[in-house]
Amino acid sequence: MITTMRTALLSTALFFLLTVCAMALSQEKSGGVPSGSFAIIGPGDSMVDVVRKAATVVPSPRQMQWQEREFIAFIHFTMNTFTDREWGLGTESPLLFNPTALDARQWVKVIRDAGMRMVIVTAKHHDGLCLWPSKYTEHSVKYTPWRNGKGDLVGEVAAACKEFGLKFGVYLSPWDRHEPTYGDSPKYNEFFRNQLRELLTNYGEISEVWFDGACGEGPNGKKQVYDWNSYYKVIRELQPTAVIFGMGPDIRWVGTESGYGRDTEWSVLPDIVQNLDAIAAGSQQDPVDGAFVPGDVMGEDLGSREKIKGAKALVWYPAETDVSIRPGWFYHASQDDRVKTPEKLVDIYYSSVGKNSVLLLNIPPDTRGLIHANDIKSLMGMRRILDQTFRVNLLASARVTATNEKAGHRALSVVDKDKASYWTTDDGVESATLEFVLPREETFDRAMLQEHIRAGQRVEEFRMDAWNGREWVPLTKGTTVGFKRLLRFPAVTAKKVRLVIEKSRTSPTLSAIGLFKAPPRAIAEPDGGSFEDSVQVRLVCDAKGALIYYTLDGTEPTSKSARYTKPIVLTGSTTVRAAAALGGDECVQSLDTRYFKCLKIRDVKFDKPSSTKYPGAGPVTAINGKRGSPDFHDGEWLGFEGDDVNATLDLGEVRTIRAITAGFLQEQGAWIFLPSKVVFAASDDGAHWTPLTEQTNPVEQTERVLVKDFVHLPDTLRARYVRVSATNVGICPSWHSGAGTKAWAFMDEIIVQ
Ligand code: FUL
Repeated sequence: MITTMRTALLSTALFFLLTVCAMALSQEKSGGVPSGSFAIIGPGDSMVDVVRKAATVVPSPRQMQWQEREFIAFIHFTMNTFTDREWGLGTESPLLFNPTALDARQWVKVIRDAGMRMVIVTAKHHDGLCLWPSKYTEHSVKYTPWRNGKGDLVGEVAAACKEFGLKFGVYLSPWDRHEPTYGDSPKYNEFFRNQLRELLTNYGEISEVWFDGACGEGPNGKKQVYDWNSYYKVIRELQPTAVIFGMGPDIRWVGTESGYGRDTEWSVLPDIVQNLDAIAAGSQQDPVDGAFVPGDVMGEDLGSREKIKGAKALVWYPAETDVSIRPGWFYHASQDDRVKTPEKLVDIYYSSVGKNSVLLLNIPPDTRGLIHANDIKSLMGMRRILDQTFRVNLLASARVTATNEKAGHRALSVVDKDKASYWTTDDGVESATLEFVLPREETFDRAMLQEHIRAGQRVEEFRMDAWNGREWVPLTKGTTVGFKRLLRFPAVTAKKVRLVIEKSRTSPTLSAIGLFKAPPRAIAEPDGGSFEDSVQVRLVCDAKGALIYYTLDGTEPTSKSARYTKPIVLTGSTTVRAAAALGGDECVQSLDTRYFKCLKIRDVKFDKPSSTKYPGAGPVTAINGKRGSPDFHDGEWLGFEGDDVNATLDLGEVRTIRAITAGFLQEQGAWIFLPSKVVFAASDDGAHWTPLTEQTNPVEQTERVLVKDFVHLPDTLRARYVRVSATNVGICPSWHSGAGTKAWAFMDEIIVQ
């Protein structure tokens, strides 16, 4: 009993001490409001207290600077570039590293022109090759033929960043498959700290240090135990303004490498700091570092009221979204035609920067040591779309009123040019409406909102409406805003709009708002597909007054291409590409639609249906005339897991057939294999079948992603029914990482001509 009493008293005292300590450490001299990058929740705190504390956790100055960069670049370049791998083994000879025309200035200039504000380079990836002449290893550029061993790639990128006015950061892989001390934990930790010291001392300002958590065994068979806190200490000491990403206390991984963040993205997370004793000890300059325990960052919900309810501590821990412009992180010539399109990059931008995250886009230089022309083309295409979209804020000269505004924080602050000014409400007012009257009617389809996160992240639910002259009609809505929220909606023409903040953690704040119009887009009707004799294609545009240009030979349309004036009649299979431009602007987004001339197929039946994971739009996907792209998620593929594909087509009557084509996908990295055999057969009545051809296709081990057509060209064939039977490889072969598990067969289309 006495012990229990004493423990209770002690823990109360300890808790009090912790709270006082933490409060003291977290005070910022900002108008006397208690705020800091973390808060401790006490056992006696009510939900109202928890929410109030969550609302006043704010970014540290270094986190704020990082957030304002918005869009930054990753460079993956090392031994893997030359061995065509994603993860090196560490046993590669340094002699293989020999870029013939490396130019870090070209990288940084492209990155700057694409609108990114920092470059993070893989100073050392998992294979251990150091891109700087580290004095702690013989596995570095010093021992490669590149620049006769006199080169320093980290130095060249750092210098180029300085020249072009970009920030610079380093990726240093803790997992090192080359270093002999790896696995001897204290020794390797010292080695790693030494490497960090070299990087953080010799290359000027470092703004981000990027750590992933990959960990393995060393040559001694022991698992390496990383001493993270000692790494943080070196970074804080040598580069106090650098943020530490991933396995670090400042920035978290968004949880996916797809480029798509969460719709609801909180920067204040519960329980990232768990080691409260470390805070109490107060020995760290930066209280969070010594107590940092990264939790699950992949969950759907990381920071809702539900999540913060039982928390012991709350920390500002914002998301960074890393994604590669190509399927791989490193350059592979086989992926030259799989560079993400400008439209895809823009979509990713809206889904990362536009969802309260920083976008870290990887651009891997090729074996020459240059960014490939295809990547540059996509990046510049993306930039043009973004520039045309965001150049005019239609709210810039709007009249603004609010249902409530706090003295000194007027509604007008959300459209003024002053970044520091912001609107907020009186204490206790957690919902409010801002109304905007534009000087004239305008057409818009994009919105941008920014909270004043220096005061915390607060907005939980909002919506936007437009006035159509009679009533308010919904434009868009969302949950969190954070540093930046971008929203897309169908174009609307209006003079009056309103933002309704429905729910907020204490008083909402807003530092900026914008309405924009994305560049005009051409739309084709019908939107591709198959036709029998001829098809009339109409091109329309989503912006009044725009001109439409098109090509029929597959080339990219520009304002010099044929101008669309009347419907186009196609009598053969054709790719129509079209683009629109307004008022002398360049065409920035092109439409690419394919039309196939083929016999009309009345029906298709599969012996076994496709997997529910990849159902397309049902069996009809195989005969809708729309080809799948190399992206197996695009909705035009039917996926069969382990099963063969047997499709029977009915042409409705006996017809003359000149060609039968069946398209399949290969992407072995996603467990998708081409069929090992495809058999074609025909029938007049659907009961008696005549075999046509049997095409075998041995499995080949390859990283190449490809859409392959199996084609049968009969001399003379008249039939009503056609059957395509494709044999799935069944299970992944022994050399594949999925060996023994079911393989996928993916079919997009059967075309009968
Ligand atoms: C991961 C690594 O394993 C990948 O190779 C890549 O560097 C990615 C950005 O981080 O952890």
